[in-house]
Amino acid sequence: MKTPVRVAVTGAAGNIGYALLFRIASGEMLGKDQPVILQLLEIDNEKAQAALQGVVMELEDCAFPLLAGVVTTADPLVAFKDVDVALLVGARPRGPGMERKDLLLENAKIFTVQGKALNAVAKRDVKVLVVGNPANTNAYIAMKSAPDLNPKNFTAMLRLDHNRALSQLAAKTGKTVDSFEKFTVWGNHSPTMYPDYRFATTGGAKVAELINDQEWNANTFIPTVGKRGAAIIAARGLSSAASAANAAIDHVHDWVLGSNGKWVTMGVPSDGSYGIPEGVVFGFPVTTENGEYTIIKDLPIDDFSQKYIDITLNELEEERAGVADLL
Ligand code: NAX
Repeated sequence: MKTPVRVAVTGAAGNIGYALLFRIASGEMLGKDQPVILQLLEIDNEKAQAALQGVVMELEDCAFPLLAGVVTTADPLVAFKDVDVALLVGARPRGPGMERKDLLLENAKIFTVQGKALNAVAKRDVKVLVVGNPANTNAYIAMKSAPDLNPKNFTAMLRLDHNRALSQLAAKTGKTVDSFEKFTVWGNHSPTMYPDYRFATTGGAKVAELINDQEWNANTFIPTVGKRGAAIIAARGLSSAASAANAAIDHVHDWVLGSNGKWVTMGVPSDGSYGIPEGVVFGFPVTTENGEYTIIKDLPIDDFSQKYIDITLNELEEERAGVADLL
């Protein structure tokens, strides 16, 4: 039997948490032979902690063979103690009348505290995935607040955007979602992201040649992927939860166990590739192997793509400027 891996999940009593924990505990994230200990963080509030206990009761009632323990707490220093993987899902949602700037600052406080706690008590090679919005900037803040940890270990979730786009491409071309290779989403996890199928192939054929419709790309595909989150809120009255949890599972699964040469999208601190300033947490195409990701380099960026990349980068730079005083 393998040694259990410690996985922290914040916002564990929330919607995404409810769609996520059972799949982690059943082995879908780290493998069907990998026991896990869940370390669950919720806010210090009676209702949230009670809800968390309810989730734990359900976890117990699943009798998952791989679930080697559960810790619940309101203290990040307890939640992140010795963790190998940290899924930072909990964040402050935008309240009525709240400006974007206020939202950024409220979340900056949370992710500063959590970054410091990870720095203090997590495993030195902890893999951190930030899901809570604004995910890229929250990941940047946590990374900056954890100077003793490798910045490369802080990532943001763009996999939901990646998966949403694959599903749109599958519908357009009649091919299966798993047949696509070399697809990526650049930039911020926000409607400014740029889903890019210029390099994508399906069964050896070039997707751009199969579709061959730049008007569809600019006016249907890109906006549909960018506004998918809003479309789900409009339809469900709640934001994406099951698909977000699924994307988090995919992101960590591939990071830890490898993507087998396939490109996946991860929000990672830039190494300066593609003119993205170093440190900005940006969606890039990566492959993963042996627990490490590698940014795909030297792809040609045409004028159309550069325009979209500039827009999403500008938004990230504005967010970064908005929290600069705190770091
Ligand atoms: P919920 O409001 O259902 O749950 C969030 C939970 O986090 C709550 O239980 C709350 O008590 C807890 N929480 C808040 N602050 C916390 C803190 N400081 N420490 C620990 N727990 C804390 O939201 P849910 O639908 O689960 O969404 C969670 C986050 O994911 C939101 O920020 C949301 O915007 C973001 N999303 C990110 C996506 C992505 O692709 N990156 C897609 C889905 C989702 O919109």
